[in-house]
Amino acid sequence: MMMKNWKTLFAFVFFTLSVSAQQAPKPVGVTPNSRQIDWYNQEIIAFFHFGLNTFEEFVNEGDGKTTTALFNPTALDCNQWARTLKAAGIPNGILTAKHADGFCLWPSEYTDYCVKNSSWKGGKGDVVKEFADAFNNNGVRASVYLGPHDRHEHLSPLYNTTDYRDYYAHQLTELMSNYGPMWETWWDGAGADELTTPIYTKWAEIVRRLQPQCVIFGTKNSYRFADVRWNGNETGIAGDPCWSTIDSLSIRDEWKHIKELNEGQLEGNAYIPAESDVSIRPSWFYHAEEDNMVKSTKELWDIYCKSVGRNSVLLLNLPPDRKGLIHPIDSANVVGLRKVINETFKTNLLEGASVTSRNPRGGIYKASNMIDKSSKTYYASKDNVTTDEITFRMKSPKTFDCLMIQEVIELGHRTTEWSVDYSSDGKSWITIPEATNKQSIGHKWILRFSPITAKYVRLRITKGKACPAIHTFGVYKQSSLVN
Ligand code: IPT
Repeated sequence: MMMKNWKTLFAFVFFTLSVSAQQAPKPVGVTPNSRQIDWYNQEIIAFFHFGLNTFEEFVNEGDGKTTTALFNPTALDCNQWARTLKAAGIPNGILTAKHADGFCLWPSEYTDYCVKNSSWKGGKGDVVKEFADAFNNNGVRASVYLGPHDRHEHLSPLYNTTDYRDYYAHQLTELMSNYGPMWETWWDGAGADELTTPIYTKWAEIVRRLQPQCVIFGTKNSYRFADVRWNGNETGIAGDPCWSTIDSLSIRDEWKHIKELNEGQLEGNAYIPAESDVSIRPSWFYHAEEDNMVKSTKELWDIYCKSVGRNSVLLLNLPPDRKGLIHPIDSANVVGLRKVINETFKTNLLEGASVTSRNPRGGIYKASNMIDKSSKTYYASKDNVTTDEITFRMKSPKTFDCLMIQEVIELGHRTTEWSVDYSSDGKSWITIPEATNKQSIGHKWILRFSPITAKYVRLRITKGKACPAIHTFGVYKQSSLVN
């Protein structure tokens, strides 16, 4: 009897110890909310700058005086936009429902400066509705940009910010109520200096109440509500490093803090990751004279690696033309980008390698989880260490020119310095120059380099804020389309 109790006790203690050894690492610092995790997983979002500017020569920021009659797409087909995104593997698109000129693409009750008074469809059309319906029918997410700065409203001698706050609130309510789910809204900082935090407080309340899943892109006085920040440029290139965290209150004056916006701040008090916006053409709006200046698939791949591959999300503008269609060159180049991404990351050359690590946590947090294809499993080191060394031995030497690593973002920025080495015998190691003392990882980090042939690869984590938690690690050969 006694013996049995001892056995039970022993089994219990053993069980408790082994389970606690397997507990998930505790999060460190500020961590993402569910909107942000979902936003990261989209990787690329499309931007559609479309409006009166499309119908003007060389105009990208109209003055608000242009006649509404000018808006007249001859063959608008938002299904074509949605099909282009599907073919390019882009799950979400943001339409400029109202850009800085103030012209509204939907028949707003609160203004005449909108499609109601355009030549298009005799004033009976609604671009936002066509867009949202087409996107929902095609299984693509619809999102809206409602420009905070409005030059048309400013033309009124009676303009004041309180009235404007309410005008914008009414319009935001229309967009957030009448067109189905909205996944992101964009508070462009351009021209928006007069808009104070109390004004944004009213607007944020509308978004959060009507569309709780909607990500807010915030700037300047709206950082308090921002899920995502501007990356500090319009070239689509995030910083190196690029932390998801930032000191949100110190960055109100953007022009003094471009570096912080671009790189984030490791010790920042707010989790507001960087969104990298860029146009596939020199301009934000379509102009036929730029048809031969569309970024090539190769240029887009470079931008992808420096945005998505730098812990950011790429917001890629594909401006519809005067017909109301995405131009075939833009479409071909962005579909080409998807092909390059798929081809490059199809095969992780470390698959099937034997993996060992110096500081394993044990249990389900196996080192081989880094090279499985599951989105759920990850490798974690034991608590109380912040460094580790993970070695991959492949069955035979492989040639690669690219690597990709992902941290478990739900657990915060943990690793803050890492390098990657290779070896032919597992004894003498060479560090990849481009992969020496890298800093942030976050959702995804991609590095490219001259081809290397090796049998062993080693990930060396040399600094961190908590034990490493690595979701994916792989080496790849870039698609021949970009090499
Ligand atoms: C710039 C804004 O100042 C910034 O807040 C953000 O909205 C950004 O645009 C988006 O691209 S203004 C631009 C002319 C750099």
